[in-house]
Amino acid sequence: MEGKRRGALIVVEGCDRTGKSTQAKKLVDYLSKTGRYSILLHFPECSTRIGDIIHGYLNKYYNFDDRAVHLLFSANRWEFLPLIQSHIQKGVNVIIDRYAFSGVAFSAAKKGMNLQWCKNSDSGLPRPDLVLFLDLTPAQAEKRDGYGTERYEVEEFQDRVRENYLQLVDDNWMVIDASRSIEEVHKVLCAAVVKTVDSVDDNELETLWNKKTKRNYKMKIQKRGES
Ligand code: T5A
Repeated sequence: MEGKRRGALIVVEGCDRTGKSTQAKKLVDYLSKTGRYSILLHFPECSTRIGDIIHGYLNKYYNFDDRAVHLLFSANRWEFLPLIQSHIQKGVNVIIDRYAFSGVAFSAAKKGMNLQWCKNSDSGLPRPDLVLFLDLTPAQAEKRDGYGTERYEVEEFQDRVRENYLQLVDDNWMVIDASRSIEEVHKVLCAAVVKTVDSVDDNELETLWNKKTKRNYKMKIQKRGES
């Protein structure tokens, strides 16, 4: 791929019903229409054998130990790593609707689980160039269509998930007020994504969860507070 830039890795995250799938689809359409070739992935990806088990768990057909379920969600991402890498190398942008941050935020909201343990199984996956966190209170999300049918769609649980997400915010994150209209949110996301896609360099993607990256972010925050 000499002379050709790699693709960008962009993740859309948020609690349930915050509009992630709606926005991720619109983003891929927009990027493709403007000549920035892009593909859309969604986790959990239920087309595989692992994904099929996850689907059964979410729809309450099966029950597993919380740690086993966490590892299944994580394995589902690892099985798509070759596909993600090959697109990025070919210069195709990869937009992902939910990623490792969902894995950590949801699993760590369960009793007896913690953020650090939950991060371990996704550590080493590619770190996105940009994470778009669609932020909406669970009380607002509850009013949207289709809420309440899946295992985790309970307001108290979603409150803990949101708190966990906010602990994962890093310097590659953008927190977006998702209470606005679909078109208003889309406009904000497009501006951020185009900037990222058009400025991606030839550096390899970093990996999650790399201690050096987190330390740099803490230093940046400290500097801002000092000035
Ligand atoms: N999970 C997932 C884990 O526990 N661990 C993991 O590792 C992973 C990857 C399923 C569950 O699995 C958990 C998290 C989830 O609980 P899912 O398949 O992504 O994950 O869940 P879905 O049910 O498909 O999606 P969500 O509930 O998260 O919904 P979205 O994608 O956020 O919302 P969307 O776009 O489908 O919109 C929902 C409704 O709101 C409307 C839409 O039209 C739609 O009706 N809407 C808006 N309405 C008003 N204003 C706006 N701005 C709107 N945007 C969308």
